Amino acid sequence: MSAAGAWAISESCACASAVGINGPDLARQAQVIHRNGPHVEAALPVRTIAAEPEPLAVDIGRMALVIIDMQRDFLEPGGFGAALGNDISRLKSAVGPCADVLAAARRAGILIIHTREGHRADLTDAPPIKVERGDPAMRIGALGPMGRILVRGEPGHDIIPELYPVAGEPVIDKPGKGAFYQTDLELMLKNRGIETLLVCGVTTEVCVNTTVREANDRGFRCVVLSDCCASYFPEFHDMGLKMIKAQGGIFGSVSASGAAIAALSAASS
Ligand code: C5J
Repeated sequence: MSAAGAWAISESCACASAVGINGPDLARQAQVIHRNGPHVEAALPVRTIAAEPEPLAVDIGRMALVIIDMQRDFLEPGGFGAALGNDISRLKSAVGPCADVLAAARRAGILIIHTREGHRADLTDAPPIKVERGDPAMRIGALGPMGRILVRGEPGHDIIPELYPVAGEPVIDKPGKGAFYQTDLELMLKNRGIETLLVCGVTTEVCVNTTVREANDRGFRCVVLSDCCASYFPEFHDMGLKMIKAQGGIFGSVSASGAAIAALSAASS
């Protein structure tokens, strides 16, 4: 039996002693005792999340919500997304489901991390090949209606009001598409004992996909919530999700907000 299988049974038994504990499971049990005290039976928040290619048994206490780049620069008129000629209205569909998952994650008390793509004001952390793309008047660093495009501290760089972080929710400022590249995200996740990431955000095929690939290579299991992600190109959104879950979940799983909220709600009740 796999570790995940053993812990799925523990959900229905609600008792660690009923689980056939093998070596790795024993190690996990010891970690749970260390984190939550001696009451092992009460410290098994394992829930099954409906997902593709298959349902997943997830230890909610080791799960984090990661919301990628829900910034004004990508979702509002006058930002980076619009400057590239994209139809920004296509990203709006992800906002409501993301807000619902965010609320459920806050109720459950899991780690919530927000990311923002952007650069220092002097653009020293922006590769020239990235800055030099597109119309010079609308490039990274150019002055737009929401301040300098994709520059930290500018209004457009900030997270949209609907999903604004609250105190205690780390915000990762990333210079690249992947949230692990040149950031302390991996350190934070490891320090908190996180093993599963619920992933939301934009755009599906760029920063979400890149981050999920990076996470997979670092040993984190990713569950991407399809309705909480969006792309300027619907076909890229669909294909981006298919790439993740193909071949037995080659670098992650795909689920949806309803399934994640059900698991989080069960864990918080
Ligand atoms: C892009 C992102 N698309 N957050 N960034 O440039 O996906």
